[in-house]
Amino acid sequence: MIRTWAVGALICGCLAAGCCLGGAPAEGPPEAESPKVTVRLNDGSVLVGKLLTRELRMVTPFGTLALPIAQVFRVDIGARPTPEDLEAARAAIAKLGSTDFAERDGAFQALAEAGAKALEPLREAAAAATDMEVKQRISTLQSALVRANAATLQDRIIARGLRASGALALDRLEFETRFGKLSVLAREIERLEFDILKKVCVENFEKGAPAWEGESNGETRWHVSRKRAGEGRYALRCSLPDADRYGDSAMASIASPRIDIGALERPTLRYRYLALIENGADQFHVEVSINAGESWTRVQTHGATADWTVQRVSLDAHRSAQFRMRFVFQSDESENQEGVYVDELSIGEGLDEEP
Ligand SMILES: [Ca+2]
Ligand SMILES: [Ca+2]
Repeated sequence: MIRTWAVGALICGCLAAGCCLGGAPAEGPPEAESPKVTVRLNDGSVLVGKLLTRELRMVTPFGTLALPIAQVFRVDIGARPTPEDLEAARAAIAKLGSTDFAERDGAFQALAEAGAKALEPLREAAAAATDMEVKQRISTLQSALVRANAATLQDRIIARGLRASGALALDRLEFETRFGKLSVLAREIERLEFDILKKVCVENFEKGAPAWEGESNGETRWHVSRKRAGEGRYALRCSLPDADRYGDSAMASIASPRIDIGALERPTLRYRYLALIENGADQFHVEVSINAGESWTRVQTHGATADWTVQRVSLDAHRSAQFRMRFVFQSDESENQEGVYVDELSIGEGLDEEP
């Protein structure tokens, strides 16, 4: 692991962009505290690694936010100009005071077309300009460009309990990846997705459900099926195997292995489900146990759904090292449909806040 990273380069970058807020960035965190981040670049490529900084600073109209990356789910990076864009904009700005109307007007149009890329040079020029007419032209351009580019200009952050738009105080990010340390210009990045959730169980049922334990009073039972999936190719399904429906008067459950959630502060169960069942008559429940399955408590009952639906259930009251959960399906004596599907299940910390 590389601990020495280019603090100096980051500070310089911020100053050059006119957005440094004072105060040196925090030093790199110990590896254990740094969440995995998926970096999606504008050219479509993706890299996975760890961000070598502890917090992100964002300038907003309401002040400057300093967000620890351990609290950040996602960052969308807005438009940023290249050095060539900046040079072209500065050259055009220099002609805004020209006595030649055509040259002045051409420069004005060029800046208007440059859009967001011209904003920073215009800000610099506005501060330096002394000629009132030039000041006025710059101000007109600034207002028009901000209005036209408001959505793409801003960086956006989604963090625990916070969504904010503004300008990230950086123009370069440093990552530790399996291929070594990488330094990426902010303008090349479309989005950062941080994996900040502590998950103790993730199940997509793509490789069966070997550790899960099924029980049934007949032929209708829970099994891994390819008929439909919420994610990937497989999902857990309750029905008659190899049939388009479940049976009458069925009672079938499938229970997870033991999952230790005793140490989680705010454990949450999250899953996607599709309940193609007779609404109001046939039932789909979720039950939990804190004694490894000796006794069960019902925490959720679902009716029929038309589409895959995400459900989150707080497990605060069921925190235990002996925790288990199970899905239960029950049909009445007539009328049956395709069955219940479950996919993308996870249990962990903070899943209730996931965007
Ligand atoms: Ca799946
Ligand atoms: Ca029924």
